[in-house]
Amino acid sequence: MIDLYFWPTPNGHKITIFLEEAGVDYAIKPVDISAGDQFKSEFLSISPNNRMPAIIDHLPMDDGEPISVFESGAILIYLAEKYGRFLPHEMRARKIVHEWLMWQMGGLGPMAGQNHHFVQYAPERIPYAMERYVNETNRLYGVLNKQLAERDWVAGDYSIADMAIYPWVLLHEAQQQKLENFPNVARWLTVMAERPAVVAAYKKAEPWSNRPAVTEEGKKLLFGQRATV
Ligand SMILES: N[C@@H](CCC(=O)N[C@@H](CS)C(=O)NCC(=O)O)C(=O)O
Repeated sequence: MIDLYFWPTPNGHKITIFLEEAGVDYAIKPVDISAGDQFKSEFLSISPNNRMPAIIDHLPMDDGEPISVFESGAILIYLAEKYGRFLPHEMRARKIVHEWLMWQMGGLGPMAGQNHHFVQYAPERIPYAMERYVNETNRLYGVLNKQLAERDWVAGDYSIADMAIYPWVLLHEAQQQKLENFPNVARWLTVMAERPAVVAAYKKAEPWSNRPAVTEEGKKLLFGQRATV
């Protein structure tokens, strides 16, 4: 049994997609990030960066104590290795999946995240910042479009790279990206959206998804963080 510490954001959806694809038995432990659940000591003990998602695997492969994992990329690799799915064993093929997973973790995720921040949430409109992140998101969509020109999936066979990228690209409108400029991305997105496991993953998130927009109090919690001494 896997406990998934989850909130319905792109980084959270990556993990439910994997768990649904692999048919894993899991329990969602909601972490309401706009109410401050990510700062509770129980959660920080498994996710010291106060970010979800995180998991606890109660039946790890070594039959030892339960294992916790934080960072969505690390979680995807952990699960792929445990269940032997969506990450090839062959060294060259595996390297490609790692490359595109890291591309999402270090590029698309953070850049689109800043795009969301400055376009949707910032209390003042800062044209330079908005343009900077909308442009960078655009560049990354161009890279992805090229990668998908001659292949159905991002990194060889369907893999954890597709799972990591999909929830971010799904939000293309909010990121001010026009999919007609990225036809290969558009085709891939449609195929992804139709996968039964992807549909099931978003359905699982529904109890927490249809909530009012982040309140001013929530924004203070999310956007005013500094190191505490
Ligand atoms: N690199 C991290 C990023 C996770 C992340 O940013 N999670 C956000 C929601 S998408 C969060 O938990 N935010 C809580 C906060 O900002 O305090 C990962 O991929 O797991």
